[in-house]
Amino acid sequence: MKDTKQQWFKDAKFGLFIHWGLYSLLAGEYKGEKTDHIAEWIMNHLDIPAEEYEKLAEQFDPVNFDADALVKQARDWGMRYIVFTSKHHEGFAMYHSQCSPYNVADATPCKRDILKELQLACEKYGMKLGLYYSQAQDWHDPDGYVAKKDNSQKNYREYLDRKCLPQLREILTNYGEIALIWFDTPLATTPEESEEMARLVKELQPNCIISGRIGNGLGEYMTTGDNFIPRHPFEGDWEVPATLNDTWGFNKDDHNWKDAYEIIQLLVKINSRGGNYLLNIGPDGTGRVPEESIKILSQVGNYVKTNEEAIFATKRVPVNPYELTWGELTCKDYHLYAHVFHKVPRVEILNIENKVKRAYLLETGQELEFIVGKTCEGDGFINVELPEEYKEKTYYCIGLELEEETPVFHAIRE
Ligand code: JFZ
Repeated sequence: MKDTKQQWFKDAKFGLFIHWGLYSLLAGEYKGEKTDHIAEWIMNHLDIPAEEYEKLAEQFDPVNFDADALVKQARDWGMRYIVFTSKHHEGFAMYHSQCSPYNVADATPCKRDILKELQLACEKYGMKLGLYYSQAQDWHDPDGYVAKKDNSQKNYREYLDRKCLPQLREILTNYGEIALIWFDTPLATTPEESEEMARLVKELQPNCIISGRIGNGLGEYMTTGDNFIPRHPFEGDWEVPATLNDTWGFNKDDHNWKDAYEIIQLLVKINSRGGNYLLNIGPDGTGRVPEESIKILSQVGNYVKTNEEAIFATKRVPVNPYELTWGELTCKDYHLYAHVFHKVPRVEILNIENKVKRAYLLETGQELEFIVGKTCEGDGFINVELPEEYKEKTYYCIGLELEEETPVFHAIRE
């Protein structure tokens, strides 16, 4: 079972993924050709030569990037950690790297150290800072891997020694506490190479969590596939990386935005199964966050803020073989929380054996009438009566103070 041994990760439940790089300037299109894949892969999918692609750095001028405002906003959206692309597969470092001039401070007219700005804002607002680092794919370095291409002539050891390990050392040395390294696509990384990276991380920052995609089973928590929602609770620590539309990097033509209600349901569903939701924004080439992302996340943040006791530090809800038709459950410390997403005349929780001390609305604190009983087959149930106006409402949460520390459900009756 995967265990990060970091209580902040277990309690955080909700994080902000930020995919921002030179690809953001292209916004899904290059010389009139549009990519039909995730926009941060445009260099690879449109086969743009490195010597051509790197010229984009001369246009990179993040006039609309305000780290302080963004981190404050992320807190308001209910997020408790950020994972920022310090170097994605394109090979461009979004920080002032001393071991590769292909970076945002040396290769662009702005001369800004974006990661330093983000670090200071995270420290100011008490936001944990994690860094995405593509440890195997590097489409700019001659010895970095390229997925789906012939890598037989690459000298990956050379790449590790020349760029990957020195850059891991500098991002874990020069930017304060790094709470998490989000490795990605290990490809042909050997177990020894994964171990070497893991040792370096722990040598420099022992409490820095290593993500599941370091490769060779060395991750300290399980990273699901992109946008994959486990049907059942997973043991241990795990996280779902997810998009708000269909791309990580900014794509001006991707308007397939999920709505806030869908996101709220996904957040609660993932938390109820014991996981964290790492939800992405893709700022454009100027550092501006798409208006649609802000609108969605602000609505999600309102729900999280109103019902934060039912989200942060919650635990995995034990398996109940019976579906809930009206919403999802979360739980912690002698409490069960019913997140109601569909109109119901009353909230009914079936197949449950707990005794209830108190029922209340999280948004107002109003106490609610409830009944605890057994069906004629002997299955336990809890019914919570609703104030009239709530019978027409959705997206609210009811707290149940239990006599037992955790919920107790029955297996399916024979
Ligand atoms: C990777 C990247 O290639 C992509 O650009 C983005 O950064 C995403 C978060 O991570 O894409 C993956 C990697 C692994 C899986 C899916 C997408 N996987 O194992 O299912």
